[in-house]
Amino acid sequence: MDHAADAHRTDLMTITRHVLNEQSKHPESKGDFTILLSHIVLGCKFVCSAVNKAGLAKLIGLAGETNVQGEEQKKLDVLSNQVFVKALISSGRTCVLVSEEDEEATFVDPSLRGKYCVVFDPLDGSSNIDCGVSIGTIFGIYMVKDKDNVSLDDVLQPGKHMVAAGYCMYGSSCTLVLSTGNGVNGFTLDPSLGEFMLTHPDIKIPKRGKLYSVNEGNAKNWDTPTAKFVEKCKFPKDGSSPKSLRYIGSMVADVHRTLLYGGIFLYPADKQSPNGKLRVLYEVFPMSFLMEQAGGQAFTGEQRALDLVPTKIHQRSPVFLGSYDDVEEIKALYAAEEKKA
Ligand code: AFP
Repeated sequence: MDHAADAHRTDLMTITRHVLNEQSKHPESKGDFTILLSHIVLGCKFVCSAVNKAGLAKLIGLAGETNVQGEEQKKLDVLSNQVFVKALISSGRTCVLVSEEDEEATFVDPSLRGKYCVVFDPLDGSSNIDCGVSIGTIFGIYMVKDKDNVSLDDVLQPGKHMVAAGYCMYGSSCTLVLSTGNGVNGFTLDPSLGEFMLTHPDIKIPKRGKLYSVNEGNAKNWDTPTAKFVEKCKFPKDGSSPKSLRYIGSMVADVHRTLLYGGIFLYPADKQSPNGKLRVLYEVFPMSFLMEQAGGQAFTGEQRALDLVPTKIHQRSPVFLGSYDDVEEIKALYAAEEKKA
């Protein structure tokens, strides 16, 4: 009998137990983060269940409203946003919330205020809902500067000030990937237990990958470094094999694959969208935080993504993130372009 394997099976490491273990390394901690996380986890479980029965429960299709970006909202977007906002407020541990779905930030009533600010996209990749492609929730967590003097500046902080970030992917399995600034861990929902179990401890992204991930339909509007980089992926001149293209169009799924298999995910600026498409607070920052924590890099075309100081809550930025060496290459191409100018 393989006792080690048996022990592995019976010693169940849930996400709560994992975070409590981490908490015990900080004697000053009062468990606020664990409570906040349990409310985020509840939101993820709810959305997972809703996504799984979307077709059956007629949750797919339009909700008849448009969000801040002028996009049509789906029923599931609306539902997910409501669930997360209510779960976060009721945790009693939050003070400012920024959701992709809400034009304005939500300032939690002082009677329910805690020390954390949460920025999130409750259901990213929603244009993929109707065809059953993987979608996800993305979140980043900041600590408020002064609980008695809360302002928008608390969420307009560079990504490097985040205390935690993560995403939950609603795919062939439901996977929650989390970093509290001490590496990256992945947890898979065991539907029979209703618990996220540690399945991917200490995720490290390969130093270089064989995949690149970008919407090539925008190629005619790309800048020179992006175009050169993609050309190099397809026609390498150093004798290496070409990289394979993988693009889902759902950031959580594209980033999850990049994190596990290595490679690079690009959403560059282009002539039509000089700031790219992805939102800084709840897409670029959390994913960049996770990439760095896993040993990769994230770059905006100008600087380390996590150094960016946002001035608006729904601000966009180009982003290149993934394996360390692959991002290093795109950085070199931008540096060379800069020299020419
Ligand atoms: P939707 O939520 O509208 O589907 O957008 C998804 C997303 O914000 C992100 O998840 C993808 O990486 C990116 O947009 C895909 O954008 P393109 O469709 O322009 O490639």
